[in-house]
Amino acid sequence: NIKISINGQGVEVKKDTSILDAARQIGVNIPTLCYHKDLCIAGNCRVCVVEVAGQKRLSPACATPCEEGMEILTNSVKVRNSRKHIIELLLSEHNADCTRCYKNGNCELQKLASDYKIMTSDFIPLVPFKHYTIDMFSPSIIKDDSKCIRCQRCVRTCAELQGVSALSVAYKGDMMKITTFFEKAMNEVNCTNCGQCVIHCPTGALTERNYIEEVWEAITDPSKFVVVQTAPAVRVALGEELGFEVGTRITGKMVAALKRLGFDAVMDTDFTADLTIMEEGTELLTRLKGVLLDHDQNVKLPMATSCSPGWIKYIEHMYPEYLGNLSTCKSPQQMFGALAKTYYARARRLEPENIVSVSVMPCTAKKFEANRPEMHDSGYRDVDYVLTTRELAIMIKQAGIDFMSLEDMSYDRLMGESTGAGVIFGATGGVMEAALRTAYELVTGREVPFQNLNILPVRGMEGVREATIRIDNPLKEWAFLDGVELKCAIAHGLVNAKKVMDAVRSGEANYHFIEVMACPGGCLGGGGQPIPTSPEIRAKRAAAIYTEDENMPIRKSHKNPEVIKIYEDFLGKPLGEKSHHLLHTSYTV
Ligand code: HC1
Repeated sequence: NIKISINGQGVEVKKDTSILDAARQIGVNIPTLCYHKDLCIAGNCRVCVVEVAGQKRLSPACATPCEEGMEILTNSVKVRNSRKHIIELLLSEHNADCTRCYKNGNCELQKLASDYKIMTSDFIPLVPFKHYTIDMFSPSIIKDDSKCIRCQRCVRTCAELQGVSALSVAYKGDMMKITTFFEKAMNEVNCTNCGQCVIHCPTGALTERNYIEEVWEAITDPSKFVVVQTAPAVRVALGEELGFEVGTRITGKMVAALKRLGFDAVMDTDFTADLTIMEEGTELLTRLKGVLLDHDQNVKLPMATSCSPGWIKYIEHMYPEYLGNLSTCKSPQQMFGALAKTYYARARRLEPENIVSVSVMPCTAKKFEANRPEMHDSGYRDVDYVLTTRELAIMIKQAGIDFMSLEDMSYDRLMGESTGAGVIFGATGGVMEAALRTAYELVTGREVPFQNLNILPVRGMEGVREATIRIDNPLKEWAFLDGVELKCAIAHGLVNAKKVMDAVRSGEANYHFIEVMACPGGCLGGGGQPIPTSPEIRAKRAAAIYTEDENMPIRKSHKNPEVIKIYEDFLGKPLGEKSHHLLHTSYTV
């Protein structure tokens, strides 16, 4: 440890701690813009400058390590003046039409301008003279260069967390900008629509494409029956936007709010998450049989999960030769959409053309997924509008609903029942855990050999995790699996997916089953979740997901009564003809 002083207060910190972290340890907040806990240090915005005794120049607190005996001032006249100038400079290059900005109220630059009371503009504004572009072609993300402060958080996010690098820096000086390959529109490059750039952008330069007005219109149209589904990870994050502590589970209040907003039926993506397990688990066992028993060369292993649309887009761009390894299951969102306009319509005697299917997702790529040409198996567009967690919070505020005081309500029936296995889809490793809970029991007739069904080896926040489950004494039909060690891998964040796929490609890894979620932490850290999202926040949301699972009366997908009923009344059996038509798909490059 070393000793330093901050604003006259002695502090002991570990060697190499940054001045920023040292100050935070004693409750001194230094403002930042280009800094983000998820990302490497850039030190390019200079908003965090501090004065270090004996040094002429101010130092960026995020990029300067503490040294023994350092005397640091974070709020001297020199520091304050300099910081104000930096904020003024940033504002002179920024389209500060805040009242008409989507990020109004949740913009880090706006907050700094407010905290430091920037009332003057001593610099010549660049904004009116520059030719800025607003890219609105993507179904998921809007990129408005006039709001960009060139902090490069998006560039680092896309490279470091996702290994995609769809965004990069071009030009120099006042012409410098964040752009794509040949300055093409976002929907024409290798962007996966994951929206991680959106949750890491401090201003309104990158935002989700919102469908709030379209959904209001559908709700208000008396000829439409509007069904809504809510993704597993929304229930552990929506509360953050509405005054609750991070990690609060607000499932019942969310359902009540959706009913108050005027949706005609409020149902659960977790139901189709359970259904996905029935289909995907059966598919995995069928593939294992094909390879291990029938030695069929055309059957591909490892099988990879297919519910994260950012991951699908990534594999299409980066590993197209492995498209056949993707499970053919549609994502739970899309299974729900296809069933809403067929099974649900039939049961409720509704005309499918009058159903508007809305989903609330923690994800921006889900907007892209709903827009894919493959997703019309109901005979209509299966999911009409996708709202993010943030958009739902906006609607709840617009409707004047006092969220805190709402009484809990339950999901509507038919596609509203779920299990703990469906809920954990929202955390990295959750799809794998849910699948193992069911597949192991189908094969052996016994529960997975883990205490209280919690398969701890697949949980956690390590970027890549591996687990092996040995199958002993299977039922007769699965005798070929006796003694087989099922090798599983889990990756979250596409940069980690790359590690797994490279190991598969080189032959170094020999997995049977891979789960990939495009976003760090899985969907709970999705690009549509509340801002900010950080490692600590993701950990709290994950803990909430596992508590939700433990509190569910049923925790295995194959025990979901509505799943059992849909097979009896409509689908027949997993991987049957109807399932094949409505619940499965294939992707081409
Ligand atoms: Fe997800 Fe999924 S878990 S992809 O992360 O399989 O978005 O939450 O809804 O579809 O169920 C997201 C979450 C979500 C799907 C499910």
